Amino acid sequence: MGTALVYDEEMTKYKLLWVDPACKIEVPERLTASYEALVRSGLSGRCVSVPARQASDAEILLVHSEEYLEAVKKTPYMTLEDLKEFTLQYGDVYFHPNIYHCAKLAAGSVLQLVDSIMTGKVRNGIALVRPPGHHSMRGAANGFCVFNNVAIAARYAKQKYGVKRVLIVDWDIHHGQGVQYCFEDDPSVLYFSWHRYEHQKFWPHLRESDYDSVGKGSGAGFNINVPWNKVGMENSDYLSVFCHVLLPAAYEFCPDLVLVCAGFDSAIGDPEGEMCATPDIFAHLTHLLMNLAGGKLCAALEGGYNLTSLAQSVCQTVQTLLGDPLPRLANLRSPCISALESLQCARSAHRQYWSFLKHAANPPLPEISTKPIKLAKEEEEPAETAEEESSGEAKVWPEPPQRSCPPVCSASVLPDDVAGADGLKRLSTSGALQPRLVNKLKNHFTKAADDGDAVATISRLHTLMEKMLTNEIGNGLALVPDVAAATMCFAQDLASDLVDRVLVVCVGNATGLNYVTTDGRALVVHISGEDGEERKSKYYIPVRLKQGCGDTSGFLQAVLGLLLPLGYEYDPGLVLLGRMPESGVGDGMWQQLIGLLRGFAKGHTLVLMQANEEACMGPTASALLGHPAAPLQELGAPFPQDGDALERLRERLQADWKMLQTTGRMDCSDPSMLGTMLNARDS
Ligand code: Q6P
Ligand code: ZN
Repeated sequence: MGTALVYDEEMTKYKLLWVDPACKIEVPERLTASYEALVRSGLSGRCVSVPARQASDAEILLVHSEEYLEAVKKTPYMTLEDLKEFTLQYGDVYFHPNIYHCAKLAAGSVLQLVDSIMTGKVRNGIALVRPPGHHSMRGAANGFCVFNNVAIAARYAKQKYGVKRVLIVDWDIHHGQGVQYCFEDDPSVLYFSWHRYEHQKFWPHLRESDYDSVGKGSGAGFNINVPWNKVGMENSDYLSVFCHVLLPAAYEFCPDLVLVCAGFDSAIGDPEGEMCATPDIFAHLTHLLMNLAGGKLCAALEGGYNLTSLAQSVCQTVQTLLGDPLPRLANLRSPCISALESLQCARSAHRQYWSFLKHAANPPLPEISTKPIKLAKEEEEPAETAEEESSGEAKVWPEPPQRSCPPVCSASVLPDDVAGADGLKRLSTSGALQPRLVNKLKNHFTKAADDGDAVATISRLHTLMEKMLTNEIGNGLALVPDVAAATMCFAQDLASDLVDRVLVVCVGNATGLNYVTTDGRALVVHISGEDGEERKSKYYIPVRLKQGCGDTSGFLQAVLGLLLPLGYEYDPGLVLLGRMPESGVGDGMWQQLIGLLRGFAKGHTLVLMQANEEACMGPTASALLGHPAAPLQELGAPFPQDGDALERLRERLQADWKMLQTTGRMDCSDPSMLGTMLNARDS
């Protein structure tokens, strides 16, 4: 199942015809630069090309008023003077004789994408469109937007395909107030937006862009705003919000379709956003959404005004949609205090609506954020100094490195009497192992297998890991006689011989997982239903769920709120995932876990399972090959004791792991806040 790309050169055929400093950045080259980068990198050739079409009146009327549509319809016949005059009634937008035609194509392009995805022609896709959409309202153009492309697509999907729940993720750096207004009272559409806000000093200066606009009536809780009150936000700030707000809400919401308002003005170098997240962050943002809704993800271009940054970000997004391995995000810094304040405010405002927040600590909110500032008239649009104006574009950053697919996506190491799994290349030969290593490892395997088998398995696994690290093989699956012992001895001896940092994830109850590293060459996260070893090291993290791993919501909360941020901060070179016997994890959850772990170590994951768990090989292989995880059923609240324990654990670990922080306030009287004080980035 492929990735659709909708593009039509026609949408480059309108531009600003007069002088307007606010609008001069919205140029046709935004589209040509993005498309040409896709062509040059060979990515467009790997996509399914889907033609654009014009949206019909009826489709536009799903969101807009008849009066507004009729007014826009007249613009192709207006003189330059009439167009200028018409434009004046709206904010930060311009009209052109051909923009109505392009706006119909832009909205229709996203509908084409929805059709391709909903009919199963492709798995996901992106529409490169102009004009953008997320600011336009029922009866008004705004912020370069004429029709609200994504809002129309959400209504269309509900109407035509009976889609019950739509998630809209707006990662553009401006608030898509048009989308918010459209679905404010609608619980079937969850709208998430982060945006440059600066306590209402940034355009569009709306009170309702703040974190406390959570939706209205039965839509309360289904509008999530994360306002950025400072510029310069980085990869870690974006990832924190994904891990601690968006993803848990999204999984709890359980969408049937994900739409992305894909604006790339949130990337470094953009003159509007002035943020510092690098283009490869979009690979990860995309990846983190790709296992929702059975993989049905539809991205539509919104903003992005630095052509270099824009083109790189578009390529990162498309390459991820195509399923290529993710780039490692090295040298992640801690989230900054201002970002943590925004995160804390958003979590606090949504506490009553989402069960993943039920057990979260609720310290007093940072003073400033609770009191939006009433702006003095003359303060509204501070005149930019020459220095400020260039500050965004003066930034330099390295071009994202090449992301190449290994010749073999997935491989397996299996006992001779077990049939292989579909799509997995079976590894049956191996290089010679150092006798020293063999002896060190052999005793772990001899419990359930004779010596000859054990040595053969060990050497094949060693070869498999080596080939992963030279990128000849992407990931792998192995059945072993004693999975607990194997996981530990591989973490301890084999993997750490080959790579600097191994992330070891153990799922299910097991004795003997008392392996503690203090040197940080392995980070062990053990999710189980039993009381285990006490925590002795920063690098050994037991996560205990009283309900066990079969409790999907508790387990999911551990994965999203603990494992993901830990993994990003640790940045492993290899992931070892051990599935203990009778772990209780359901197939869907297991696939989600594997899917999410693909984001680390360029996708190099080795899954170890007990020899008698052949039944789980199919779902595992499918997830390793990058197929979308089976959607999870709607989740209830986690078992209260577990929800509580997870929150307390996360709080305790904050001192060692800065990506686990969710509060910005420094309360010196509370010793548990010490971690935040020592860890947070200042600006
Ligand atoms: C920005 C308007 C602000 C001037 C202040 C979907 C994409 C967008 C549009 C931004 C309009 N001018 N310096 O629209 O959100 O990027
Ligand atoms: Zn924008």
